[in-house]
Amino acid sequence: MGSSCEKTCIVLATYNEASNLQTLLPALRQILPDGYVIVVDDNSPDGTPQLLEELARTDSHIVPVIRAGKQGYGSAVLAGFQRALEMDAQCLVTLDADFSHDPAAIPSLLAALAQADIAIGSRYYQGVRVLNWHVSRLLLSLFANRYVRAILGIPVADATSGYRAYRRGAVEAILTSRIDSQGYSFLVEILYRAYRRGMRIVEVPIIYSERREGQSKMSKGVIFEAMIRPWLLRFGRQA
Ligand SMILES: Nc1nc2c(ncn2[C@@H]2O[C@H](COP(=O)(O)OP(=O)(O)OP(=O)(O)O)[C@@H](O)[C@H]2O)c(=O)[nH]1
Ligand SMILES: [Mg+2]
Repeated sequence: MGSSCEKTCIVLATYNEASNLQTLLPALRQILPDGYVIVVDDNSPDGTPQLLEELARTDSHIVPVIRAGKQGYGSAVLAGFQRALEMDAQCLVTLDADFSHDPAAIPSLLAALAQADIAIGSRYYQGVRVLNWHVSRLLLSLFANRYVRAILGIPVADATSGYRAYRRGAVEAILTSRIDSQGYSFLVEILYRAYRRGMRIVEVPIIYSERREGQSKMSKGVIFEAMIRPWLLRFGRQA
């Protein structure tokens, strides 16, 4: 595979993704048979916790982390990071559980860690590769990335992609500071903190697709935070 990861943990944040997980988990297990899949679920009412407990009984590489209630994407990813570090992961991968991120790209993201601390599965590096998105959603995402780049200067085309691979050291560096953001801003904040700490960041082109099943969690609050947060990061704590 070209990566130097002795142990890889894939971190999935899930809320009401049971129908996607039924097919995603087998796909992930097949792509990375030695890897572990940590699924942080916020007690989804669609039966995800029960599904995970059942799968974990027969597959020790599926690691459910069930939390009491919905606490947001960012805090779920952080909980997954903590668990992965406790499990001695050398490399960590995050992706959405709704098939927007094709698991087939995981090996190339991990391979990119040979020369980087963070590899971003990038929709906008060397072109735009987004399938089945309404044009307004695409424009919002492209604008958000321009906005973030202008304010924070992180030298990447896609700072809001949730499809990423991290070396352990990058996650440890990220976890040393308090992370305030939720939503897309969370992804920007952790990337910015890693960038400020001198972590090497590369982009690997991916094709992004609209979610397969279930519902979006995009909201006005998420967009509002995305407008404000880059300014708070730029002029706030530099830790
Ligand atoms: N544990 C947990 N997971 C969450 C929460 N909110 C979102 N997620 C998961 O985080 C991932 C990304 O969320 P999405 O709803 O797909 O967000 P999005 O990609 O911006 O929106 P879509 O256009 O619907 O795909 C998915 O796997 C969600 O199930 C939450 O509060 N808790
Ligand atoms: Mg999604």
